[in-house]
Amino acid sequence: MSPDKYEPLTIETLADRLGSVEAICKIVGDDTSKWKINEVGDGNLNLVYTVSSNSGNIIVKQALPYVRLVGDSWPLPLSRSFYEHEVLVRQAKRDPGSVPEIYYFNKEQAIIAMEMLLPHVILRKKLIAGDKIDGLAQRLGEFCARTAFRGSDLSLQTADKKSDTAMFQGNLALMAITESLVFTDPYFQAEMNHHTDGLDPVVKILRSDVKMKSEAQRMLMKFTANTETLCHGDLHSGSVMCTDNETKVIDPEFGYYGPMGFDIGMLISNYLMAYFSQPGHRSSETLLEYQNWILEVIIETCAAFQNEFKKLWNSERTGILFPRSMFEDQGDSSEFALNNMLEHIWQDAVAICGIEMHRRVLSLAHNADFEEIDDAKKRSQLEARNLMMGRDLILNNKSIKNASELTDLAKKFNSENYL
Ligand code: SR1
Ligand code: MG
Repeated sequence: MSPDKYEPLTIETLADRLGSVEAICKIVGDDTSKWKINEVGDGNLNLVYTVSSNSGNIIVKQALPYVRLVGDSWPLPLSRSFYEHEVLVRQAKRDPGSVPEIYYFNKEQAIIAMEMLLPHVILRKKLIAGDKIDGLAQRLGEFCARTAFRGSDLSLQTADKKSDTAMFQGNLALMAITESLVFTDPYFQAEMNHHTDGLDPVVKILRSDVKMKSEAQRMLMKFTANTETLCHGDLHSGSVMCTDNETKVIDPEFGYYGPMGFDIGMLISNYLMAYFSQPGHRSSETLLEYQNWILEVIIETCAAFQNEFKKLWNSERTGILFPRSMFEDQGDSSEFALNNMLEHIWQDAVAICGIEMHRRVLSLAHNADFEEIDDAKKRSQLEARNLMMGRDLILNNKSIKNASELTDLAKKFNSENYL
C-alpha cells in the first residue's frame, strides 16, 4: 500500500490505496472498479468509509491527526488507531463475538479495516426511535463483566497485566480528553462548553456544589490511578450497534486501564439519558411503556453483569488477587470478598454514571438523545431532570444499593420540574 507517509484516505484515493491489500480483496474482491465507496463517519474523531461490492462489505476506519469535531486546531495523535486495534484484539479474545472482526490494520496510516455490521444500527438511534432489542441487556452485561474480569489481576498473570497497563498508558491523549471533557469541564465555564438556554439555574446548583465536585474529582483520581482492568473507555450508546436481536460493541479507541465500574457506569448513564429524553421523541401513548423498557434494560444489564462476574470469579480466578489458596483451598468461602468487590464496582459505576450524565449536557460533546429535541424549552426541562439525577448519583454513590433503587430514583426525577 502506498504512500508510506500518513495521508488521509479520500473517496477518490481509497480504492487505489487499498486495492492491493489481500485481506481486503478477500472480502470485497480485487476488481476495484466494482467497489462502491462512501464516507459515513458521523463520530467526533475519525474518517469512516464503507466499501461494498457484489462479493461483500467492509468498514475502513482511519484516524485523523486532529479532532474531527473541532478541526485541526485540536491535534490528536494517530496512535489512537493502534490502541483501538489492540483493544479490539483483547475484547475479541475476552468476549468472543462481541466486536467486529478485523481484516487489516496499518499502523502508519492509522487504518483499521473491519467487518461491516449489517443491518446493524447505532443503539442510540434505536433508543431515539423507540425500538426494542432482544438480548441487549444480557449481551452488554456479559460484555462488561467479561472484559472487566478477564482484563484484571483477578484473571491475568500479573507480569502480563503490568506490561499491558504500561503500554496503554501511551493512549494518554485520549485519556486527557476524558479527564477534561468528562470529569472536569462540566463543573466550570470551560472554553468549549455549551448548554441549552434556560438551564442556568440548575448549572449553578451543580457548579456550586463543593461536595459533589469533590466527589467527581475523587472519581477522576480513580480514573487516572486505578488500573484495575482494560476498559473500553467510551461505552456510550453510540459505541454499540444492534439489529432487533443482535448487539455488538465498536470504537474502543479510548481504551485504557481504569476502574472495573467505568464501562458499565457509562453505559447505564447513556440509558438514563435515553430515558429522560423520551418525552422529546414520542407521544404519551407509547412513552411510559418505552421508558419502562429502558429501565428494565438497566436492571437486567446489572443482573447479567453480576451473574457473569460471579461465574468468572468462581471458575477463572487465576490472577494474584483473592487466590483460591487463601480461600477455597482452605475450605473457606470467598463470597464475602466477591460481594465486597461487586459493591466497590457498583459504587464506582454509579458515580461515573452521574458524571457522564453531566458532561453530555454541559461539556463539549453532547448526545443526540437531547440534541435532537428542537424545542429548547422542552429540552432544557428534560436535561434538568437528567442533571439533577446525575448530582444525586455522584453524591450518593455509596448509598444507592442496587439497580432497582437506581431506576426508582430515575422515576422520581422524571416526575420533577426544575425550571
Ligand atoms: C473530542 S471527542 C468528544 C467525545 O467523543 C468521543 O466519543 C468521546 O465520548 C469523547 O469524550
Ligand atoms: Mg467513538
